[in-house]
Amino acid sequence: LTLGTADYQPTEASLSAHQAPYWFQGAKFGIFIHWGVYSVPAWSPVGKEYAEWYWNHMQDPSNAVYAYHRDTYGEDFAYDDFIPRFTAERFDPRAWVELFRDAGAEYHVLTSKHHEGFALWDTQVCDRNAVKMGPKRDLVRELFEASRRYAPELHRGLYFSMPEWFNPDNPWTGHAPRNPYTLQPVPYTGYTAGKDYVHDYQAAQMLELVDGYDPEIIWCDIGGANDSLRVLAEYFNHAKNRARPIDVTVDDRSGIAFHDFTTPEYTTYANTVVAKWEASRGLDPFSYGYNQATPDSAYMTAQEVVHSLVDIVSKNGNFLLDIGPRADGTIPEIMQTRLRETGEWLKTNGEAIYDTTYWSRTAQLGEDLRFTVRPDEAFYIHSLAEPGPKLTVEAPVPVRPGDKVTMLGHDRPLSWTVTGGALVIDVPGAARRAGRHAWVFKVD
Ligand code: FUL
Repeated sequence: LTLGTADYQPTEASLSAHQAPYWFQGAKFGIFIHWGVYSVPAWSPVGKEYAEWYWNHMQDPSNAVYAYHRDTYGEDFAYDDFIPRFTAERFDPRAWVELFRDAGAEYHVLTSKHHEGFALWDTQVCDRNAVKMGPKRDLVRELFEASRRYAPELHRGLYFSMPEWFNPDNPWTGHAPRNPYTLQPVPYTGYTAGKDYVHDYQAAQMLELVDGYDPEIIWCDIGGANDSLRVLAEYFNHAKNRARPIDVTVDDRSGIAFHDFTTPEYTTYANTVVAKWEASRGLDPFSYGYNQATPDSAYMTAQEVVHSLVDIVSKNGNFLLDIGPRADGTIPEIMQTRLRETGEWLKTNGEAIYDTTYWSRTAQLGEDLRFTVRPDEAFYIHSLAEPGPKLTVEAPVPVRPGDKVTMLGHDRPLSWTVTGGALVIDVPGAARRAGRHAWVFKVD
């Protein structure tokens, strides 16, 4: 029987047979990592702009970064002068992946190259990379090796920006890099001009990643000019034709119509969306890259993280929560704390998150209740607010006489009734106090 073994062809029709794999459907929670040269200045107006856009922002006199850069580094300090300060000298990939695992994440996605064009792996395409400059290390390889070795249960993905701001062969911005104050041209670092951007940089680099690093996710960004039909067909074929096949997936930003999942950014969907999706945002109020101006008090609290996760999962999404390491490779304390606190909650409540599916109803009963299901096993009611002595669930949840109702983290079964069509659960004080952030009731 050869069913399903045919190779993908570089056409929309052929790629459309691909879908988000089973592991991705069930994983629910991933860690996004934005790390690059922008992690050196690590600055943007707090809560308003992405710090990883620093190079773009400093070009614009109306952006606060323009004045900030001049005042902090001087007019003659070019963006690429930050490259030697991107040292990664305290990068401990083992500590990173152990942190992700402790956070309860099931996958991680690192920016292999953001819009600044600085590749974190040993690309052969140009010298603008972390092996030739800055850290002088293959950061992608080190992270993936540590992940396979110390946290093999995690899945590994890579973000990849399709265009670059100031590539001599890809004038996305319409001009070469220049000193924003004098408007004099600034030399390109690590490029030789005269190539075909899509073929010689973008597609070549994506294939290097696919063939050399075996990412299970390629998280493309921005779209635009591309050769994605060919590259993705090769990605899928490479993954399935290996001696030990892997199940891979791709988002909706590769520049073609085909995708496995959609990617709302700093927002989520209002209701269940049956086609797979993944929402991302930073722990920062509005930045993926590290913003040193953001006070700890402005970061998401553990409760906000848990509420986002529950809300997203109840609507069939995954939550890709972003952190921004510093240029030296350390992860700011506040981010570590938030990740560990999330992991604590998941230790008790993870069975209501991982490998669940959405309830076919989108009912949320006001703001506070969400639902997830383990088909044929259990039904979960998540209360985002601390329940009172009785929790009333007006949605027609599938509870039947003889069913057992418990609260995760509390060992005694709870008594319940169905009154006037509503499920009413008695929640003793001990159960209320045992919960935190979100109280999860299990019906089975
Ligand atoms: C956006 C980018 O421009 C942001 O910097 C960030 O990488 C986000 C995930 O995607 O399109």
